[in-house]
Amino acid sequence: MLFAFMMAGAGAPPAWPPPDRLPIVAELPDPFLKPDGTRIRARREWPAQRRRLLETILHYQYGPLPPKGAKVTGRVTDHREVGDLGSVRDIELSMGPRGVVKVRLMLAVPAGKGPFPVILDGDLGWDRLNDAFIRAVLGRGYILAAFNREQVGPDSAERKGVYEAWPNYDGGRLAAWAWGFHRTLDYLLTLPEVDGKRIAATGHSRGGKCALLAGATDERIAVTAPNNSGCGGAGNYRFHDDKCETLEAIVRRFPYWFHARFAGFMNNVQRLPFDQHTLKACVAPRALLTTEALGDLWANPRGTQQTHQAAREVYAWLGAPDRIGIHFRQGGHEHGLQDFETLLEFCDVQLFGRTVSRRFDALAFPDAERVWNWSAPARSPRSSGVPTASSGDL
Ligand code: GTR
Repeated sequence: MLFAFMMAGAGAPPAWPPPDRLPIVAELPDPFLKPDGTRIRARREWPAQRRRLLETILHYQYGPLPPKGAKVTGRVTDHREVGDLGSVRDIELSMGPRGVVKVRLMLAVPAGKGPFPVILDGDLGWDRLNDAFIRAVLGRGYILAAFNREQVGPDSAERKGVYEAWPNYDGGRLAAWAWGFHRTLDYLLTLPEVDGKRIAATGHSRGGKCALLAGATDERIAVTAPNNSGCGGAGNYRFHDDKCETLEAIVRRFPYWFHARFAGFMNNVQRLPFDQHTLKACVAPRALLTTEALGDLWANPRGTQQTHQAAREVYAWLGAPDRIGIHFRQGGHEHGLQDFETLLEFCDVQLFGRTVSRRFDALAFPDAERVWNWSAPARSPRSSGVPTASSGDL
């Protein structure tokens, strides 16, 4: 009874026992289980279930996202043309209380008449999104909006950015960076060039972990696409081989990426009341693409396929089995042009209904074990269509 610990009086907030008081769940936990120990049966129950799952994941793993803060504004600081493909603006965003959190945004917009779909990426600080990437995205008619998440919160224990703006804020960096996606999106949605119904969020590795969290917690994001995100992202904590990053390894090296509470699951992983298939399921029924590299063993490609397959049970139950995709390429840990090409094709399919030759359902490990012992519930007779957006960001 995964959720039985949360039972509380009507209307009372859920009680959260410490990690060592949670029940042991050896396999991937059941995402359909409710706090009272029964399972949801109708699709219309999914929005409330999703919210409960997210609250649990935030409480034990990432911590809360910061408050919304003041209206996000942008000041253009530079502008250049990219041949006849479009143009690039450098923008300084002001977010947080009184706009004190300053974040750089690079906005590449195709030539011609919009509005255009957007690829939103938080990894600008890594300086890898050069003209080749800009051209690849513009050439296919998409905006590339890349912000520097390390200005939202530094990639260290230092308390700058949102941590300085809200001194009592106790979420980890992944939660702060997910908030950065949401606030950058607030700004993008004020621009006439932006097609607000066609936003894809992506990022690499630690940037993929927070892109997944951002997509799971904000229904304005139509496509969520973590790349090589592994442990704390699209990989799973319970099942991995010796070459993969574990919960213990990641918390030891990067405790500040998570809420302090998460350390309570070190050498105690089976007490996690969720695993990362649960976070993936929280994106449903919106589109989700996981891009993986077969040589990136640290990021647990096999365990990532397992989270994909388990989350796909939720997608299928919601009537959207083709909205969740996975793609494996040869090679190692990187977010290269070919990963962007894969994402752009997935977006073409999901956002425009186009036909492409690439497949998003090919499994690299067809013999991977089924590491969960539940299946989707039989739907109650009154159950109807796929639920629509309900709750915005958390
Ligand atoms: C590694 C870390 C991974 C991944 C990677 C990266 O050192 O163990 O979880 O986040 O860094 O972000 O490139």
